[in-house]
Amino acid sequence: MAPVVDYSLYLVTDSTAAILGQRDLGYVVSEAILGGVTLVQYRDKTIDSGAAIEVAKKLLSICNEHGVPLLINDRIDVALAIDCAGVHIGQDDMDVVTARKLLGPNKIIGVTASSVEEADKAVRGGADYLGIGTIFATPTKANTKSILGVHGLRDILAHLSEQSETHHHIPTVCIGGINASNLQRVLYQSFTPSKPLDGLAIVSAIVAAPDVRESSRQLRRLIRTPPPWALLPIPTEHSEWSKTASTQALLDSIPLAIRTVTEKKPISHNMTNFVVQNFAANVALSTGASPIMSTNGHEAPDLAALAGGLVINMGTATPTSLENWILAVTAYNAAGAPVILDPVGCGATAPRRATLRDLLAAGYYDVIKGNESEILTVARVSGVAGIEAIQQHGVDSGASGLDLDGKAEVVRRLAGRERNVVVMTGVVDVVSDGVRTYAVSGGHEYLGMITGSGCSLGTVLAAFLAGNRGTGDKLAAAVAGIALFGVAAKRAGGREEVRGPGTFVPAFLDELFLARKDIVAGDEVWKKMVD
Ligand code: 3NM
Ligand code: MG
Repeated sequence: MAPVVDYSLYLVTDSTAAILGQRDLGYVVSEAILGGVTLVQYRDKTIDSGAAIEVAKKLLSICNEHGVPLLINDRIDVALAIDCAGVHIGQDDMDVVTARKLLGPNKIIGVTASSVEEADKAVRGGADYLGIGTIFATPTKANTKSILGVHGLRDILAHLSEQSETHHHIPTVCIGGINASNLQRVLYQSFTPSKPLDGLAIVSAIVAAPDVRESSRQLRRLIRTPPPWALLPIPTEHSEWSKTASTQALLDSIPLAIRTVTEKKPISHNMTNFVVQNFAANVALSTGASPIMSTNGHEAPDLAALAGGLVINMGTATPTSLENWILAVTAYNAAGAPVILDPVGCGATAPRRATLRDLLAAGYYDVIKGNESEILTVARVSGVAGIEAIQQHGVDSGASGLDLDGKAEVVRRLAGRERNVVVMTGVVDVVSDGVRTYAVSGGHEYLGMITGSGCSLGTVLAAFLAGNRGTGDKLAAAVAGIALFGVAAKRAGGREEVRGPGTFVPAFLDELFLARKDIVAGDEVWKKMVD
């Protein structure tokens, strides 16, 4: 039997000038171990055997001193020569069965897997652990075969959890572009209750760090702490918390959620399209929030520190929009402040689909809000299985083919996959956190005849999630924002002086202001809207 190993923070070395620079590899490895690295792999794709054995011997003595196992990438001969803990082999290296014959049963053999097929094959061949990658594109390894994203990682983990005992128990790490800014999200979004990741394999975020020990320490701390935006134990179908949170409690929390926004006046930071800026800012004010319309991503760290919420609206994307959005989502994620993604028209053109893909890879979105076709596009890009089957099921129910049950199913599955809250807007809005799913009615047909109504719901959601961060229930905060929006539209549309979309706009702003006051004062009209 190979020894039991702590895979949690796995350093893979790199001796190139671009990553190691002029530093001594032995020094970097010892600093990394002092910072908390639990396992080391010596990886050098170009060195000659003699020199490799010299370096490996030196690393082995450093690792032995600290009781940390050393593996060698690819080079079975080097591992045998120095008698270290084992090897890591890729798909283009020696196969695992032959490697096992050479190394015997007591050495660790790790195998790279980029698909469920490769994972199955490695498990059957007797691998001791799997290195799943490439998660994110990385300059460290230019010739990577497939970029899996967190979704691809999750698919492989889910597959393993459904297979034999051996599959189920094999330790897994992931690799490729993992660093301090994304590791918590990778752990959070890839989390599969019956098959959590055992560790993260990292090259440049350790080896190329200015202070190797401090960076390792920081990575280790981040691995052990829930991400700042995970307010409560993550809702899963298995958690007690989600079973006990009742609809009644959620409904009862709506007036308080609305009042809290009024009292706190949270910032609603809009990176939104120019068509709706003015209207969205007015909606924010009428809702009780403070709007900031800024598309400059460099401002985001300062704004995120003000405990507001951000909405990224893909409406009028320019070539520089994406980099600003990525700066902003990174800053808000780091601060634990909520981010709403409004993927306007994301399925319309190839550039928009590419942008959506990049945004999903770049950060965590507490809420994704869109209309039916937008949410279907996000679900497809996110790799939610079975979307076509759900759509076919509901063919007779409108243009895009989803009846209410079908919508609820798509929204629930997407939220479960992204581990966030998803809102699908329509005549009835459907909202879910992957466990609890609600339909919220209300609204008015004039909402569909003015510009910016959908976009300004994103504005409201940013304010409601920011204002209600203290409660830890993002779904309840989202439902409260949607309910206020719907009540205000309904009341506005019913006003005597409102004769069409033009007169509806000012009435709607009035009613956001007035309905908010009435609900806080005890008006319970919203109660009939949530189901
Ligand atoms: N293997 P960094 S990606 C060594 O996908 C390696 O199998 C990969 O480097 C795989 O942490 C990779 O600097 C490089 O992104 C990871
Ligand atoms: Mg290899």
